[in-house]
Amino acid sequence: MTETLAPAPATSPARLSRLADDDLALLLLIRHFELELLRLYGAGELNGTTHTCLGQEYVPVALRPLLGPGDFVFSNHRGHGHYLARFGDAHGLLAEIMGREGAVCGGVGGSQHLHRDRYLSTGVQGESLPVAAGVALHLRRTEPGTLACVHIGDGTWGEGAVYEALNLAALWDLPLLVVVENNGIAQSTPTGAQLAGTIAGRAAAFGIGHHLVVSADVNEIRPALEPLVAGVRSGRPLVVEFRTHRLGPHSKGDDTRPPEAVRAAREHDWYDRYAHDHPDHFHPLDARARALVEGVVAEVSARPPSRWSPCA
Ligand SMILES: Cc1ncc(C[n+]2csc(CCOP(=O)(O)OP(=O)(O)O)c2C)c(N)n1
Ligand SMILES: [Mg+2]
Repeated sequence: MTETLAPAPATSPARLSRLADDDLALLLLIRHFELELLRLYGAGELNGTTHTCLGQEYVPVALRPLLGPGDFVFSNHRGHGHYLARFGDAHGLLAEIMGREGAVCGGVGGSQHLHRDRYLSTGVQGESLPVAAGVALHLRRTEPGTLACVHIGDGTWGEGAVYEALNLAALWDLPLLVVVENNGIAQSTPTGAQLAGTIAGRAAAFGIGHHLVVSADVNEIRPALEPLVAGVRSGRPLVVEFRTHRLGPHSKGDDTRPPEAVRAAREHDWYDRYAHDHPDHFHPLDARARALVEGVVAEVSARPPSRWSPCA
């Protein structure tokens, strides 16, 4: 576990290790799902809004086998990867976003508001953390050994509710895992312009452990997290901060970053790096994921509109 107030070391992307087929397949499914969504929006096929997790796909992929069906996952506005890593259900998610039959929430939740079993997402910054803390308390009392995992961004540390939840998590030894996807920006505001001190320092103020992840290599991240997640299960709340990179716009076509910042994000992108480091593994699985997502789009687009009833 790393508890440090020092900034993360500047990283130049290292060679990625060879992934298991199922991890690479999931990374690629999420990547092509998100790219297809942007294409569909651009073509006027979708309503509402969406925020893609392009560049950040490895976060839920690394966590996937560390979380069990008894654990709760609380996701945020950038949550498609979280959902796909949990359920692998690209059809249901796309149907939800397109408002077609078979939608996860009858098409009324859309991209940001999903509920399925022990998975809940919200587009309201900071809303999920107090709820996750409450669920963690319930789990500690009724199903010891399970946990609540909540994904938030760096910008969400501007919400006071985050600190109320951390306070109670520390006081009550809650099995709460806070996963911070620090992509260095909140919509259009660079983290350095809105967050004083560090996330590590803020966790330390509550006596909560903090672990920093600077790698995008699932094979490195996962074993480092495994014992820490076990600690959360026995009542040691933890903040895991991923230093990550938002590859795409905040939402759709609203990228305010200077070109060099976008270029820097691209340099860290696991997708190009893995294609370079392991072309024999990458290309066949990439082609398969593209075809799979194209099939999902064709099939879901042809479905009739979803119908939702409050009594269903
Ligand atoms: C309470 C609240 N305020 C403002 C917004 C509008 N909003 C949506 S995403 C976002 C930025 C979030 O930044 P961050 O937490 O860093 O997540 P990222 O988008 O970078 O993944 C904002 C301000 C919101 N959804 N909820
Ligand atoms: Mg951010």
